[in-house]
Amino acid sequence: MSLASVANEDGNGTVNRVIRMGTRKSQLARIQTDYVAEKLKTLYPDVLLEIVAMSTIGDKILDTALSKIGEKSLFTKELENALERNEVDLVVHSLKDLPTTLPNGFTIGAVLQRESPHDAVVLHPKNSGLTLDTLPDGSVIGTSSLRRAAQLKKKFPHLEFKDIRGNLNTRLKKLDEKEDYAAIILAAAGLKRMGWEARVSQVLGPEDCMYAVGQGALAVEVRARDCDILGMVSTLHHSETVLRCIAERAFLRRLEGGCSVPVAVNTEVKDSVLSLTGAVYSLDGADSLKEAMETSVDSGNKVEESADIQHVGVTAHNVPQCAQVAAEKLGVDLADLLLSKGAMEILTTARKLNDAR
Ligand code: DPM
Repeated sequence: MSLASVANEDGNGTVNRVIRMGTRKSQLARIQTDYVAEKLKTLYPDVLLEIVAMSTIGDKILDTALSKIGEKSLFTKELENALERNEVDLVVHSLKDLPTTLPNGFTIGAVLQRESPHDAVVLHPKNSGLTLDTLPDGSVIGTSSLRRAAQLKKKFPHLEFKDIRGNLNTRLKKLDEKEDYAAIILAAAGLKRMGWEARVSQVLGPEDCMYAVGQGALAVEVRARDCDILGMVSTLHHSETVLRCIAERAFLRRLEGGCSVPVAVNTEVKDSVLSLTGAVYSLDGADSLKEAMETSVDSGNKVEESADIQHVGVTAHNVPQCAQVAAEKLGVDLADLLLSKGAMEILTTARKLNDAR
């Protein structure tokens, strides 16, 4: 697309529009924003990019478990305020940190190709060579994710689970420099982006631990009405990731889950069939419901009106609308199936117990 519409000409025919990118100050957020900046620079060499780093509530409250703060837009509010005030034009997030319902006026204008969505085990150096299975009885595993703890408690009853907070650097430090944790669980994607792949001793497949909705994918949030920026970032969309994440987010939204409920998913696209496995857990993992469904996302090369429609907060004109509709329906249908089997009771109890912790 041409950026002439958004660019100011400086008289010499040089495009000098400045695009401001908002980001949190953590090293991971900076790396993710730089990654998107590189992509944009390649696609639009004439655009000037400026990165604006901000602290968010989530960064300031470092001593409380995420799941206990109870603020859904923990890491996003300040950045959205800046977007609204036109102080920045776009914000790069981990998709899994974005609520399934965005505040009015905002949309996810790009979902980039997913990294590994799986969780990974990082061992204290003294435990090198061991796995969750072979760690000694009573070994303490650090995670503040109710989703990870619930699944792993059930699967590995000989282990104990304790909260751990802070950004990735802090957590690695807490692991290595003390004896409090035998291992910690983190998203493989974050570890890879930080350049810490070598610390991954075990990647957890769906039989051990299904991942969080949107995990491993980067999202670009923009003002919903800013057509120029929306058009520009939409070229970053990765169709398969968009469809998987729409299904996952629709599932979570229907269950009325935020970032602090034990809900997990697994998705796949194969031969134009999108499959979604979804589960809900009690805090100790003893109670759970898990089901799977699939749908065709074959658009049959139909050319469609690029309707101005959001699907669970995502605007993707360049991904077939019928496929997006099917993906969203898949998530809703799977959630309804789990709800008919008692998912709300499990989640309500989990929420109450977590609040009382
Ligand atoms: C959300 C959760 C966590 C983050 C809950 C969950 C992990 C919290 C914790 C919604 N956001 O996963 O069940 O371990 O205490 C977060 C990480 C990334 C994005 C770090 C991580 C990087 C991976 C990505 C925190 N948000 O999960 O290890 O981009 O998907």
